[in-house]
Amino acid sequence: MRFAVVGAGFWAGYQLAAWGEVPGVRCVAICDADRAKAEKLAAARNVPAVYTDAAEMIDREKPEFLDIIASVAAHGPLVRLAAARKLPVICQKPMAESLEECEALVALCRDARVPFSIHENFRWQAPLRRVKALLAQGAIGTPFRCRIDMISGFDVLANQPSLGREKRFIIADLGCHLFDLARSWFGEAQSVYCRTSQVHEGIAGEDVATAMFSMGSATVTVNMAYAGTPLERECFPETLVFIEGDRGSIEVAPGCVVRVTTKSGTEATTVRPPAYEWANPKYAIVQSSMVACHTDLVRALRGGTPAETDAADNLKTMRLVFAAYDSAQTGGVRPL
Ligand code: 89Y
Repeated sequence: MRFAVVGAGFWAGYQLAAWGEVPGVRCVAICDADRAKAEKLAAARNVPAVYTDAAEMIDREKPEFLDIIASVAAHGPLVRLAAARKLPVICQKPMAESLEECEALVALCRDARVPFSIHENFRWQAPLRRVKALLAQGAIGTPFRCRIDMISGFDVLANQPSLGREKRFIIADLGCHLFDLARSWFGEAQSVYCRTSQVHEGIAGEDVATAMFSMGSATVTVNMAYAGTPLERECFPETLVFIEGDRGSIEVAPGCVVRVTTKSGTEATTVRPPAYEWANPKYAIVQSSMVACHTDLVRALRGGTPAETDAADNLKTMRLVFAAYDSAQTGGVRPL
């Protein structure tokens, strides 16, 4: 399958490398408003053609799908461009800047019968995928509480300075990952209560957020921080987890260690993600999950059942993102 990419920023290089691990797909062109950036990436990833105009790229290269790896403000216009050309489209998270725009894009592609899915990779991280299997097996009985932590002093703004200019920062950037993860484990939410704060000076949005969901039988708390707080155990970009059930507990600890404790004791397993030479060691667990995410997206594009993160599903995650912002703004519990 021949595909084209829009965006040549920090993540595009790794996402293209991850496509290189998926059999049967080939990137034929890259587009970025900054031609030099696109040319540099194309040279590094053996992509034959470079454009600065996405419409021209699509019309000349006639790809079989488009992969949007640009900043969130560009997602809406690019998905609309693909839909208008009946071109199947994959878009990076977060889907769009407002719930109304997310709903409009999903409806547009549905009505145009254009496959639309989201590159949402956290649920594909190896240790987190193991947790999904353990919960499905009933390893700890019925879960009643879960804590998901992504608290880091790592300077994410160094590699992604645009995040510092977003009025909506950590919930839109990281919350969408962790809320999607929680949905993939516990199903849909009934309510959310969220509080945010800003520790860094000179940024536009929140760099700390705590969200508490009621999700079926479970109360799920998601703690996020990119406040630059010195931590004894810095393990960016790992997601740490603790789940309590009526017959046991599951912990995801630093180093990709998954511990399951029941009456008969604790079983600890290190669930290492696949290692790729192209991955940035500081982001390895996230970047390796891109391959599994891509594999599921292509399986769906080849006529399989919808991708786990197809846009209609991801819209439910985005509803949690914007409901969390509403709750933070009103100070109240937001029913869903
Ligand atoms: O942008 C985010 C992502 O998708 O994964 C981690 C990150 O780079 C910073 O939160």
